Amino acid sequence: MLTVHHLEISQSERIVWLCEELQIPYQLKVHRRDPVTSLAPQEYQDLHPLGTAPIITDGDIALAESGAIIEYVIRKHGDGRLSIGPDSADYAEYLFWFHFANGSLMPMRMLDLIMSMVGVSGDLPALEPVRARTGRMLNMLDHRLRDNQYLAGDLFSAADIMNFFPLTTMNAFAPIDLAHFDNLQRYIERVSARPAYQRAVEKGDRAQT
Ligand SMILES: N[C@@H](CCC(=O)N[C@@H](CS)C(=O)NCC(=O)O)C(=O)O
Repeated sequence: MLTVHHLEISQSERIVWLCEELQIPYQLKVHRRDPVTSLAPQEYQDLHPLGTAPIITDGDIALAESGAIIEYVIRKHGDGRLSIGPDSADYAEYLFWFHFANGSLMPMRMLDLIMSMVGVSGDLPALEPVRARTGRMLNMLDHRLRDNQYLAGDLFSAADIMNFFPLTTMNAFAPIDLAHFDNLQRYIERVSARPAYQRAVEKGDRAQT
């Protein structure tokens, strides 16, 4: 049985959401963060040597890393749905945005988080290149969503699932200012309203509070 180990308010929401979109059978185990450190509790870390959320188990397999898990679930349990293959004109865009999420956007968001944790002001002159890169990424996203419903094009895909956490839930740890990015804001509203997303939030986080 595919089991999704969800750490509360974390990137593992992606996998709960994916399973809800695919409407596949899965078991959900919700783990609370350590009350002192806010990190994954020991029982979560014991599931996989990496110890970070998300983690899935499937028979003898334990797998970590959002991107790897999403590919695994889509191919092994989802008949390839929500991925876009090389026969589609949107293939390159799909690959780019899928990998952009953890390859470029998440590192920038983690930097925001670490700076706020150690009390470093984002206005420091030395951080100008970081601010410029952040601005470029948000502009790219906003521009892409001006003429496209979803990141890969007309179809909702795993590329959207990958990017949603750093644009939304991560605000709980490091707020992001999207005031000047109207297309991005409309996209977030549109995608948040998806029934599968609402179910995932309900089962993963809301039901625990
Ligand atoms: N690149 C990894 C990052 C995983 C990650 O850092 N997850 C965070 C939650 S958002 C985590 O496990 N934090 C708790 C901890 O480090 O103990 C992925 O996408 O799976």
